[in-house]
Amino acid sequence: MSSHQILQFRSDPFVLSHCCRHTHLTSSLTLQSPLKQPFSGLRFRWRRSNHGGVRSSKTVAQSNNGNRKEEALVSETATTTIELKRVYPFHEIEPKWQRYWENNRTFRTPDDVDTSKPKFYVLDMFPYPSGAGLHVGHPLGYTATDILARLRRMQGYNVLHPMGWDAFGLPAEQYAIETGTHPKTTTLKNIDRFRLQLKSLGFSYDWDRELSTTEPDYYKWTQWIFLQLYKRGLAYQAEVPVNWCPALGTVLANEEVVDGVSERGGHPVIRKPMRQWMLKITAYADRLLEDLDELEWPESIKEMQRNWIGRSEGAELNFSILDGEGRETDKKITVYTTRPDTLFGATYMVVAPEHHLLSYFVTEEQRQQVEEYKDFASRKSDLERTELQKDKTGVFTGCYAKNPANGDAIPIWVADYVLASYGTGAIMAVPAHDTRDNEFALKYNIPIKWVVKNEADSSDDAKQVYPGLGIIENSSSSETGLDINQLSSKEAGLKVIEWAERTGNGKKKVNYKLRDWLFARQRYWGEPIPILILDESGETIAVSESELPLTLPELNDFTPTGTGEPPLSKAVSWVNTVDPSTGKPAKRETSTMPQWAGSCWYYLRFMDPKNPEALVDKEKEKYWSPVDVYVGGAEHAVLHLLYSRFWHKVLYDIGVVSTKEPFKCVINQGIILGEVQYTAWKDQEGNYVSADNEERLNEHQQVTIPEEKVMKSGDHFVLKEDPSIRLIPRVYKMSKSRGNVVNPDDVVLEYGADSLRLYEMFMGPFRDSKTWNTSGIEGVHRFLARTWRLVIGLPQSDGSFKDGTIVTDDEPTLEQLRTLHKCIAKVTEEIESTRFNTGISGMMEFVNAAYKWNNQPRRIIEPFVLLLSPYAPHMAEELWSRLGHPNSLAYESFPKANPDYLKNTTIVLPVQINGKTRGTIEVEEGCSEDVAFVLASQDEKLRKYLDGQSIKKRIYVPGKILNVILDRTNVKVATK
Ligand code: ANZ
Repeated sequence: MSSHQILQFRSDPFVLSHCCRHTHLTSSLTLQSPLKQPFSGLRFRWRRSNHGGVRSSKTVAQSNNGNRKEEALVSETATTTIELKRVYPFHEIEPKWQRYWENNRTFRTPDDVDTSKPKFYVLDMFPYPSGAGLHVGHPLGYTATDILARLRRMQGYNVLHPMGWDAFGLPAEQYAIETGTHPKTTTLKNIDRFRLQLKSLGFSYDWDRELSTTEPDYYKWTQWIFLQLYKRGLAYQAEVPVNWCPALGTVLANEEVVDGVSERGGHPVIRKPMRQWMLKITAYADRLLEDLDELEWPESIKEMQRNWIGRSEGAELNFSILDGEGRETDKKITVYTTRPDTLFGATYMVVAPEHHLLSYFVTEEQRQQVEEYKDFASRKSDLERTELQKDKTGVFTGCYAKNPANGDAIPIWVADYVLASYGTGAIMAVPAHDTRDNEFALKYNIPIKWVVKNEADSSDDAKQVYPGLGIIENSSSSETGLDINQLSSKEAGLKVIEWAERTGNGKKKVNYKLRDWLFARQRYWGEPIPILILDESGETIAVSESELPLTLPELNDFTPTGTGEPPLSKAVSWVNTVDPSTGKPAKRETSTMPQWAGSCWYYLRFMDPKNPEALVDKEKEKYWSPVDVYVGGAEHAVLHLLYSRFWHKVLYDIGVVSTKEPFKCVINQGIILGEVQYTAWKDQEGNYVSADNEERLNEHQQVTIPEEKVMKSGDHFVLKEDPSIRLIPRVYKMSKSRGNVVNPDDVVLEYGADSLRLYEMFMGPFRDSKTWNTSGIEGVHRFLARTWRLVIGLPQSDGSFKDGTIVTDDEPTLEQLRTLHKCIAKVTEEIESTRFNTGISGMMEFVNAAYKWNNQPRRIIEPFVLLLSPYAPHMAEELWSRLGHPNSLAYESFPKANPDYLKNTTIVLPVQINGKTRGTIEVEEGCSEDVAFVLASQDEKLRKYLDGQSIKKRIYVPGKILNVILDRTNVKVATK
């Protein structure tokens, strides 16, 4: 840090309420704060501010508490105003308690917990330890789970709250290719950084249970699960298309392909069939669908999973291929349709370019064109062929098939809007009733035949495509005897299926959009697949369980082989081996598992992380399963959650786990967006152009305006210096390229971890997206500082705080008890309903009320400190210890609200002025004299007696009367 950097403190308004907020201070780190906080050994971040100027201010901080009356005078030099951020010593408290928790292993969940107690397993989606470190999105979810964990611990639950690393993956491998650094080295370094960052936020993880998916002790069991899948026929090999980049000589993951070219280098990528390991998740499709109903998950995720599984009911129907003379051959094309009722309207067929029969029936005249089309289609992803497709394309194969319902010869086309991977890879096209077929038929002049009548539409010229259900027409054939006219779509569909099954023309069929899971990557940095391939026969053999873990061999060269062979094939002595049972030469599988593998089951290992004998001990699993609350980003709504549910169900079937589902309740935290950015426009002369002038804005230059130059005017934002210039506020995702990324380390350094935790919880409802706003942190930071002073008192003249507290052993008043118990009820309820933001509001109300009291009784303050502890654990521990408790508060009983104090009891209090009743006010029963007096002086009727008067004395009988005696000697006489 350069010594020319500029220093800026920000104050708490309680101490420096009228102080100018910004200043220039060209000073070095030896500067002292006006309140002489002890700063030794601290790193500071000083910021240049935009304002300077000569100011001086005097700030008076007063309370009704006689022993805390204090006047703080802050003088400023001609060029300086210093604002103090460190209004309480979080920089000392936070590392102190983090050390304490670590040394005492405070949050360790013992192996032998008392299982008669209830359990609470609260889990974060564990992070990928990227090189960039934590971003402020991470602590959002982590703080929420930490609050829940801390609450439940104090409520007497055994809590499991672990953390680990999902650490296999591409970035470390790419870095290895670029720099030669082994992915393991990079991964360990990143993990160390993440761990340090998480510890600096005071999360109550049981670090003794930390795990990484990249450790052989862990992936031994990932491999073990693979073997169980393999033994049950749920892992198999198949030819599937992969993203092959000839120029890079490697297979790419979907995320490495952007618009048909490689993300690195922009080289063309084609889809090429390769032999791959697949997992048969489709065998579990029905159970994955049905069991969703019992889960306490957001309805939106459940719906996404249902759509992903995509169950549809229909029929498979067989169409015979005709030869050149129009005669039926023995080859049939089977189609999948959800609308068998439209069979008579099928005027052509389409097969996917990859259809296995295509080369058999394509005519010689059409072969060249079809081959070119297949090549053209191989460059597109499934998404480009379906959702993103604007214009349908296809080629006639020259061949015809027989519509089984009426014997019509219909042309067979090849078109890429039909996917090889869905249904049978072939369709009967019904252009009158399917929009895609309609577009295609219109483009290629194929006949359209209407067979479903829209009951709601009586007009006859309904020659539009009608995809809905209705009454069937034009659908009978004397040749086949099938007649479905006048039936409803539903009845007709059933009749067609029944007819097809009877005549051998097809059968009922349930289909799923869900595909089997491509479970191999041509990568180094992943779990080796524990399979041998015999040289002689090509037969695959499972590595014996006793040989696990099959560790990754060391490799120095991570560059692609150029042939599509995975980098592991370079580890020749590892690859070439023998089958131990027969002694026959064999090769090891060189593909590795995809990154999803390790995250499929990590929640189980946390229950028993060191067990060398089993994936998880049965008794431990029975106690801790399922995860009670699982928090993470909505981006994992489908794949991760579906894959782990699948593995869990397999493990359930083989008796490893005792529950059908792994995660009882899933919560998605919202995204944190970057700070609002204000855009203004300038014309060529450099003058601002107001954003009202929308049409011409493009012609002007955009400029970003700093927040301090912006003000709100009505619903709009305008320039402070010229309010006629309207600005546009915009919010962006945090991204490096935009430069709006907030680093949690910086926030911790400036405001402390408790402030960051509190701010992230206070930003808004936990599940909503929210925008970052640094002044919001200052708000919660001030609240914490106020809380600190409420218990500890004001700083001494040298800026330091006394060791003890100002808490008294007085009996609390009814009002104090009521305020406390309302706060207990509110905070408990809000945390339990994951409304963390309103829980904080409850505590703020308490602190505001407590500031009006004359004393801070221990019986009130101690429970409040416990309430605060899940949110701001460092400060709470420090206060607790200063209140005289030698041990951590982590296992103290969480306060319980006493319903007697929760009743809302207001009374009508008569108010006398000089002994004469002049009106009444409504007050809380047991309200203090000060509050009653303030309410009286704000009362419409009473104000006229009190305004501008000197008060001699007040006589207050709580619950009975307030009598205000005016000072007669000092009566101000109105002069005309
Ligand atoms: C005839 C028909 C008539 C269809 C009609 C729809 C409406 P879901 O509901 O998503 O399962 N289809 C079948 N296999 C396909 C493939 N591999 N690629 C593209 N489309 C395919 O969709 C099933 C419907 O999608 C099927 O029903 C089929 O078109 C088409 F008025 O058959 B239908």
